[in-house]
Amino acid sequence: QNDDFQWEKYLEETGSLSAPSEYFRQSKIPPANDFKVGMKLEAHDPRNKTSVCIATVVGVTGARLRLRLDGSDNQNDFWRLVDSPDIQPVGTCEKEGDLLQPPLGYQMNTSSWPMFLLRTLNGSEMAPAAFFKKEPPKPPLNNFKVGMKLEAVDRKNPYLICPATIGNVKGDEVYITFDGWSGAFDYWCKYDCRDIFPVGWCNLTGDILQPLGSNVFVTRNTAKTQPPPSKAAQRSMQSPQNSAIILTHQTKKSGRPKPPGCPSV
Ligand code: MLY
Repeated sequence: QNDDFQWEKYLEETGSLSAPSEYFRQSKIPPANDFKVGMKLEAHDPRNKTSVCIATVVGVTGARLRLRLDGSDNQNDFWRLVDSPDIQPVGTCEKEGDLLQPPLGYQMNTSSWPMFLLRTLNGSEMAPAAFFKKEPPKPPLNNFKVGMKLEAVDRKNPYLICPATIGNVKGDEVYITFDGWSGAFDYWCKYDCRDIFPVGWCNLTGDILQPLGSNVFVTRNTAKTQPPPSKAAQRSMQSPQNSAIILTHQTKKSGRPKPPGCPSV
């Protein structure tokens, strides 16, 4: 389904390795996503972590759900994996003796909340408990190495999963960089963060993997210690197989690559 980006070809062209799937806190076999648009569940409010709210599934993408908190607006949707600990069946909160909270940004008077809650749940379809999957265990160690390829959520555009590279490793953390994009979207995260996936994840789950950014200067791993090639050498480079040092890839959308460092928003 991803016609314009193929990992196999790209890994070969760049002479890079994909991070092994056991390095990630993700199920080796991605969880089934049985949720349907309109179903209700309980979710931790991403803007107010201690409160549990009612959310509606407003979209289903791969192993993820697009969620909207009932009583909130449509500008603060968020995405969660079906095996995220942030979501649970309706009734869980009450069973644990807690109260469902209005979301941050509840648009009506707080005094209307109990009635709002009754009305929003009345006659709604609640996601069955069996649809919620158990979160996979943490891998014991951070094994990621600089240069390894992966798929990662763009945190500024969290509906997007993109081809990415480990740019740095420090203790329990990894630095995620997006292939073909200048640094504006890069971020540090824990090695066991749920926003990073092994190569092939989108293909397995049916989520959409974004194409590379147009700022792609594919550097072969062997090139790191060598000076950049002369203009003449660049012109004579025919294929990624001959000892190409810097290959300029072009995406279909833009005719020529943007110079590095140009804004990519
Ligand atoms: N600002 C752009 C989206 C950029 C996405 C970059 N990711 C893929 C690293 C836009 O809103 O179109």
